[in-house]
Amino acid sequence: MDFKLTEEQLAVRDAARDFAQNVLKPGVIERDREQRFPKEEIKELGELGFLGMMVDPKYGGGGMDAVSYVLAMEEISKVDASASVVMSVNNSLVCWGLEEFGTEEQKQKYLVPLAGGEVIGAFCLSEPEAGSDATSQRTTAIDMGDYYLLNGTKNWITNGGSASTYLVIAQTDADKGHRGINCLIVEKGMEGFVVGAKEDKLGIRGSDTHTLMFQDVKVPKENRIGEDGFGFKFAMKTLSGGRIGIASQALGIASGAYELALAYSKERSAFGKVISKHQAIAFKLADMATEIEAARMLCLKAATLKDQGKDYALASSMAKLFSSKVAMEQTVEAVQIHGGYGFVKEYHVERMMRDAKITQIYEGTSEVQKMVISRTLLKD
Ligand code: COS
Repeated sequence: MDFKLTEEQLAVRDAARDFAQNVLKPGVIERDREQRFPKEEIKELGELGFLGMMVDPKYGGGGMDAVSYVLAMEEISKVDASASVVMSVNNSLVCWGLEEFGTEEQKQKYLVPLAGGEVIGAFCLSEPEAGSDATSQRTTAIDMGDYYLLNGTKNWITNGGSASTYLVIAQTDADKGHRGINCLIVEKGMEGFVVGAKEDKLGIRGSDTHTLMFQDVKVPKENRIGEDGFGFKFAMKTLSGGRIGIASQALGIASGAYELALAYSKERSAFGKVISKHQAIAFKLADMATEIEAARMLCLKAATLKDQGKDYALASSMAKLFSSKVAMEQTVEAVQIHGGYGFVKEYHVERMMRDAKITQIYEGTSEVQKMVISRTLLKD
């Protein structure tokens, strides 16, 4: 493994860090409190090229590698996980899927504005009764000749209200099981497509999570991605890359909380010395730094395999499983190190602790990651 980052990768990381510190940080507490989507900030993030980082420049993207994406995701997530989930979904679930499997017409029409950050996208798989068990889609896309008739409900959709382009997974032929599922590109404003209530969430409260309803929406045949029945594999392949994004988000939440805890421990005194000089705190910091570095290595390994064109499904599940565990555990420790200050909103770490939890749930729960990992290990 080559641990040396290139100058380009370091420049991307520094640009993301500057943006996070200067643009995202000032309003992050208010946005969390008010559940306000970072609309202007996301627009700027798009203008800087962070919403289509890995897309080929001929489709308006940044043409960067997945390692750069991990570095940028960590920096943005250190400060604002509500903004970084928008970035992760747009880059890895929407742009990647369209670029990899879309037709040239679909790329020109949908990918170009998404990659340039003019609009944002959403990935719609979860349903009231199908999250982990993704083959059990109740949403139907009935083949009507030159269009599909789409009916059903999708739940907990990130960017649900703010997106313009939605990739919707639906069942066309239930008898065929996962081979009867399709992915359709749905535009906001299509007749019968209704954006439902916004969720009131524990964490990532600045992000825009909605229920979506489809009532006899006519989706043109040319909006299907891939061959008939490719939708489930499309979702699985896309989620493998998405998990690198969420693993990096978890890494950023953990490292952001660690940096705050480290700084605080050098300022705060108790029993005649700064608390970092007490072994109880110093050992917590040692554990945090070690686990965060291990999470970073797993994220970079998954990204490196992706950049090399190798299979990264196992590595991305491992990265997500471990990084999200580290994020949850180490944000709790960051609150503990801050004591009473950690429990109040102006010190950021309580928000990070709340934000961390979702990384163990979305884009495949930790239990789903263990299914993916163990099945790979036990495969004959
Ligand atoms: N890449 C490509 N193909 C994949 C794949 C991947 N990462 N994972 C599975 N597949 C393929 C399998 O090879 C199989 O194809 P064949 O029948 O042609 O061999 C097909 O997809 C079905 O796979 P499998 O039998 O493993 O499906 P299961 O129903 O057992 O489900 C899990 C497997 C649980 C791993 C899957 O449903 C999953 O990832 N669920 C979580 C979904 C999720 O992340 N939800 C959150 C919503 S998005 S916020």
